[in-house]
Order: sequence, then C-alpha cells, then structure tokens
Amino acid sequence: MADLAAVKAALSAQRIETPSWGYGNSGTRFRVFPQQGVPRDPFEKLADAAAVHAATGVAPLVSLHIPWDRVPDFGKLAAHAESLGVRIGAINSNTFQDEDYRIGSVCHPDPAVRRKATDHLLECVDVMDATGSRDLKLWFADGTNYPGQDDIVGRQDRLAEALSEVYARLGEHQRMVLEYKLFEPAFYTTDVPDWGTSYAHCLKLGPKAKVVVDTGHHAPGTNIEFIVAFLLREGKLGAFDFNSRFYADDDLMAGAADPFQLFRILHEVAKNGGLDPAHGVAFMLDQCHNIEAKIPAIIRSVMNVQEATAKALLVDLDALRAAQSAGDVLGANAVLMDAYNTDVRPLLAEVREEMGLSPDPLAAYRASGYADQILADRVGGTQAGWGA
Ligand code: LRH
Ligand code: MN
Repeated sequence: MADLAAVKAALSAQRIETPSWGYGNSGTRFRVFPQQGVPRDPFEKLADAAAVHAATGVAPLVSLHIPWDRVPDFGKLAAHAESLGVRIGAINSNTFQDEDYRIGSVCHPDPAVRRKATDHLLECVDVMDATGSRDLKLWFADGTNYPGQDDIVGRQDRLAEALSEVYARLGEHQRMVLEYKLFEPAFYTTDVPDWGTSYAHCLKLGPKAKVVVDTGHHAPGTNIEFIVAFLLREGKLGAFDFNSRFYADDDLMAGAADPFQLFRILHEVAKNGGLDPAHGVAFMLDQCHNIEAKIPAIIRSVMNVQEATAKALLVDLDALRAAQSAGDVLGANAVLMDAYNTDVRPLLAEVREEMGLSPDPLAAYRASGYADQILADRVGGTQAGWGA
C-alpha cells in the first residue's frame, strides 16, 4: 500500500513551470483569436503566472522565451517576479522566426547565419546569468523539406559545433536541455527529430546537457513512457514540456487529450526517482490556448498534472513488483489500473487545504476577481503573442 503521508508530501512539494507564451495570444496558421485582458509585456505575463501559483501553490516558476520576453533589464524582471512570489525558470531560445533562418539556423549551410544563431544562444545564457535561471532550453526548427536539399550528416556536424560552443559557455550550475520534435515546420528531415538524436548529442556534450521530452513531439503511437524510463535510467532526462494532442503538435492542455498517457509517464517518473528534486527533472507546461481562457486553462493543466502524479504515487509498488516477478500479467496490470482508476481529487483537495489553499483552484481563481481586474486594467497597448 502507498504511504499516504509520503504521497501528500510529494504532492505539496511538486513544482510545475508555466510558459510565458501560454498567457499571450496564440493560434494556428489559419487565425490567432486575440483575447481581452491578455498581457502586453513580460511583467504582466509574470503577474498572470503568479495568479496561477496563488491558486495552485505548485507553479512558482515561469519559463521565458527570447525575444518574445526581451526587456532592457532582466535583473529588474527577475526582481519583479520575486515580488510576485514567482521565479524565472528556463530560458527558451528562438532561432525559428528570423528571416535569415528560412533553411536553418545552427544547421544552416551559411557560416554567417550559423554565427548569428549561435550568438543568440549565447545571449540567452547572458539572460540566464541575469535571471538566475538554471536551464537553457533549446528547440531548433531546423530541417529540410525535400530530399537532397542539404546534407544530413553535414547539418549534424554544424549542430554539434554550435552546441559545444554554447556548452562551453555554461556556468557551473547551468544546463542546456535539448528538445526534439518529429517534424514541423520542416517536413522532410528535422535535425533533432527524436529522443535518440537529442540523447546522442547530449551524451557527447557532457553532464550539463540533458533531453527535453515534449509530449506533443512524437509520431502517433510512440510509447513516450518508455523514452522517459530509458532517459531516467541514463540520468539524461532534463525536462518535460507537457501538453496533449489528438493528432500532431496540437499543444492542447496537458492531460486533456490522453490522461491515461500522462499517468503512465508520471508512473515511470515517480517509480524511477524523477520526482526527487535531486534528479533535476523540470516539469514544464508548453501549451497554447487558442480558443479558451488562458489562465483557467493553465490552472486546469496544472491540476491535470497533479492528478496524474497523485495516481502514479498511489501505485502499490510492492504489489506491482511481486506480480511482475511472478509473471502475473493481469495482476500487474490490475495494480496499475487500480491506481489510475482512483479518484484522487479528494486527496488533492486535502493537500491544498493543508498548504493553506482553497481545495478548488479554479473556484479560488474565480473568487479572486483577478480576471475582471486584468480586463479593466489592460486596455490599449499591444497584446503579447508569438509575433509569427
Ligand atoms: C516547439 C516548442 C518549443 C518552444 C515552442 C513554443 O514546437 O514545443 O518548446 O520553443 O514550442
Ligand atoms: Mn516544447
């Protein structure tokens, strides 16, 4: 039987990082539907993140994206975060929106473009120095659209060169976490398409380089929890970008499309020490709220991750191991399904109350009046978005 006190302690100690871009306008290539009350700058994005943390108690970190969140003084932004009770987390680079990056950035055939892209990554490390962030989060849109367009091995050489230059720049307590993605915006090759490619580059780079698993970046039918278990065993799982999808990189709310998959992932995380802060796994959301209210959507997503985590922590590991070693296929599966089929909402409500919070974060947010306040305050100016 799971130790309930230990389960509750782990749940109140959970830390989920929310994405600054999740608070801004976003959409698809067909339309971006702006919403009233959306932040106009990184300071207002931090305020929205603080509202999520106030309601949930487990979301004190906000990841930034450069240049979307570029400000003249990142120290001042970090101090503003502190004053709101949150902290700046991972710094995301962006080498996918500049005109020069049409056929690549760090993998581009032109050394001048590669230099520009690498300098941007180095600038992001400067930002980390100013914000006190641990992680440089790297995702490259780099790839090709047609066979023969460029040399696959040549592009890997260029990627490795840029990564090793940036790796050498990292401070003692800093890391780089390398995200992979099967396709889009490139549709023939993607230079970091899968966990194996990211893992291989991270192995070569060294202990400060780890893999990011974005749950929306796999081919349909991929067993993501296998990848998670493998990377945890190797000590190379750096971070998650949680979201969910029905088809491709839909970036829907975590746990919305496939709560059972999120549970299976968190089960591998929980049983392999991934929840232990010493393991250094960052749990981030990477989502876009194209049609739904953004702050409630992020609160709901944090709750979905909490529920999947609670169910994973309730797995009776002794019974599971006993059934597994006995080759009791149905017995072992039943142990996991018992945990998954457990309604953990009363347990989480209790944990929140013991943390001095409302048992229902969404009701707490509604009661805070924050939504009406930002509607009234945020008139005029330019709403934040991807600027794509
Ligand atoms: C790429 C990605 C990456 C971010 C972007 C916002 O699809 O998952 O993590 O840079 O979304
Ligand atoms: Mn991502």
